[in-house]
Amino acid sequence: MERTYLMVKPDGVQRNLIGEIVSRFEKKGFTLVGAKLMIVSKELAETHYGEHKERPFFGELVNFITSGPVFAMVWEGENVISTARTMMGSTNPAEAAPGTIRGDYGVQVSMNVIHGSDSPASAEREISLFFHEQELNNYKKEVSKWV
Ligand code: DAT
Ligand code: MG
Repeated sequence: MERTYLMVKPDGVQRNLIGEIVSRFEKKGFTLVGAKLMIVSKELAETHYGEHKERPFFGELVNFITSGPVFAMVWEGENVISTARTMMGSTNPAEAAPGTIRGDYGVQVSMNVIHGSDSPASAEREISLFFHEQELNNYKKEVSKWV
């Protein structure tokens, strides 16, 4: 079963969107495997966003993601990596479709509410950056046969 790393960014935490966002993935039928509220260190932020190191917005991105607590999560389910990206909407909330998380709650690209892994390789990398194996729960929900 596939797993992905999702994170409510500091703007989403400040704007009281943790519950709303968790609720969307729960209602969709995915399974929460691990979650915690945490402050991202500068070092972790730079590693997590390493692929963007040369981009002009890298400094701003690292400052933003370390500016307050994030809600870090691991979710499990069939095709959860790409389906979660679809549910998040386009990177720029101005272009994200209504009904998506960024389309419904975001305005600026620099504060787009949620992060989600973009591939199986990034999911594996990001899960291990943010979580210890003991923090991830292996369990089956009875309802899974209806999802
Ligand atoms: P995504 O978060 O959809 O995977 P990404 O990996 O291309 O998008 O970029 C990571 C984050 O960097 C993104 O969520 C917000 C920020 N970002 C991207 N493009 C930006 C830009 N042009 N100006 C400011 N911030 C930007
Ligand atoms: Mg990305």
